[in-house]
Amino acid sequence: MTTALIPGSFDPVTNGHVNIIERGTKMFDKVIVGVLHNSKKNPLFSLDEKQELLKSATAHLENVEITTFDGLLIDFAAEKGVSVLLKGLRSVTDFEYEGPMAVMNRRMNSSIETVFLHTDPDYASISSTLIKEVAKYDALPEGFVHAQVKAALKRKFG
Ligand code: COD
Repeated sequence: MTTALIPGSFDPVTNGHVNIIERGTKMFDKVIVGVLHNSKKNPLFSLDEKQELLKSATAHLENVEITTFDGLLIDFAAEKGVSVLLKGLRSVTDFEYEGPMAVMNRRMNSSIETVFLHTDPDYASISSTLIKEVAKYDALPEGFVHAQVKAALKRKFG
């Protein structure tokens, strides 16, 4: 049984994240989505809110577990019996950010590989940051986030 871990801030989950999660569930027996507890970024959503939104957005998928983690990703992955870290790549910027982490994680634990999936073109320009920026002005176009995420953003921004 191969388990993949998709880590992230998910502040909030977007359809770009969901696309990577969906594709992961077809490639691996189980996908764990790990929400980083102690993000350096100043999050809009609490850890519980992020988890609830992820559960809504992935409710159609059977082999997904939503959980949180703190500390080193590689330690959490080993603890959960994960053999693959699954990441999405949108751009050169993602590559430059993710590349050193993949190398460092492999140096720390060579039995866990990082696998990258190229973003679906429909979601290539979506980031949680951009979603929040647009949602603040109540101008979020359709198709970028799950309905529950859109409703949660509306509640946050009034
Ligand atoms: N299409 C495809 N993929 C996407 C899209 C999209 N539209 N949007 C985001 N993604 C991918 C990202 O590239 C990333 O792989 C994942 O989805 C999560 O994205 P975010 O933005 O929610 O999360 P990040 O990038 O802030 O998460 C960073 C981590 C939590 C993975 C990282 O900081 C980490 O591993 N921290 C733990 C501490 C640690 O172990 N540090 C040492 C690392 S060597």
